[in-house]
Amino acid sequence: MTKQQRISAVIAPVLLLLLALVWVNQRALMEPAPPPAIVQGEGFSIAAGSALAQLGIHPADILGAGGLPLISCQSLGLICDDPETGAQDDLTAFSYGWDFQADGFAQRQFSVSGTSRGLVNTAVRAEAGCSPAEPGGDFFRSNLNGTNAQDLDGDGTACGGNAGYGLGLSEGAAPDSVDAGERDPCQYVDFECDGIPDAPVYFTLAPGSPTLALSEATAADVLVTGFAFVPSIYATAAELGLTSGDAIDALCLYENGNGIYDSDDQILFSLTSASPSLATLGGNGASILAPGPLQVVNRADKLGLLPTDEIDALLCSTRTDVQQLYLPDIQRQ
Ligand SMILES: [Ca+2]
Ligand SMILES: [Ca+2]
Ligand SMILES: [Ca+2]
Ligand SMILES: [Ca+2]
Repeated sequence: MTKQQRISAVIAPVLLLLLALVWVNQRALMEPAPPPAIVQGEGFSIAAGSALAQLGIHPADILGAGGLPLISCQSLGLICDDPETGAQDDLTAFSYGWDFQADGFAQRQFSVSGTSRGLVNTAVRAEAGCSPAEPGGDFFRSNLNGTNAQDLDGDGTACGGNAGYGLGLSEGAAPDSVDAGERDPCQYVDFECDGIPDAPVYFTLAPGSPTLALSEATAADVLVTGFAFVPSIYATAAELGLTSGDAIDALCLYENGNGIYDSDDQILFSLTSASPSLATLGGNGASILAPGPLQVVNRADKLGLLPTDEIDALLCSTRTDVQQLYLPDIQRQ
């Protein structure tokens, strides 16, 4: 081996190592920053007929960003699909029983139907003004002050002044519609984060869902499922002050821990706009209601919405003075 060959033998591995380090470093620089915790920490369901449903995602799955199933319909213990009739379960609301915490989020976080328009100068109105209108795959927040802002956008493409982080959903001609929402199940009910719930999940189903017939329930009953539960009724329509034909489409719930619906538990919900009880209450599909006796607790305009709008997913936090100081504006950089 010549002197030159010996020098090369020593230098070549060092050069290769340096090149590898530069490559790794550049890769790290090219990797996009991970989305903020609120994006990773949102659980939701899609409406039947959404673009993702055509791809086999079930309308009763609990999904995370990108439409990834976090808890599948089967893992919720539901029938999911009736092989004889073709009827599908459709999750329309769910809660882990831990709503109303002082967790730094806005008092109300919600999703609306694709035809909702919102009051002027709100984030919902901005989405409604996009072409085509696309408020249905988004999450908005309100502190019950007559307006709303966008937390998360279906596809993350800025529109009408909104620039919320994307959930990885489709918007536009063949959209995904969000019809239920909660936080990340791994933080509340799926402690091993293996897709199998270890604690109860409270939920409602759309009329015609096969699990409703099995549980002798309706779309106005709140059901419970999960660890040590088969799907069963947690709070009956009658206990909630609801009547035949009502359908819950958004739910916040705090369970005091005994697993029975009683006086220490707290429930807020929204009904579908066609629900008969709304007429007698003077409410609408964007009203937030409380049971016992049934009453409107947040009117549509408190949330920056119109009476003709439809709230179809709801998360509730309790706001304290401390939290008011650092409520984050969820914006893309
Ligand atoms: Ca659904
Ligand atoms: Ca949108
Ligand atoms: Ca209870
Ligand atoms: Ca509603």
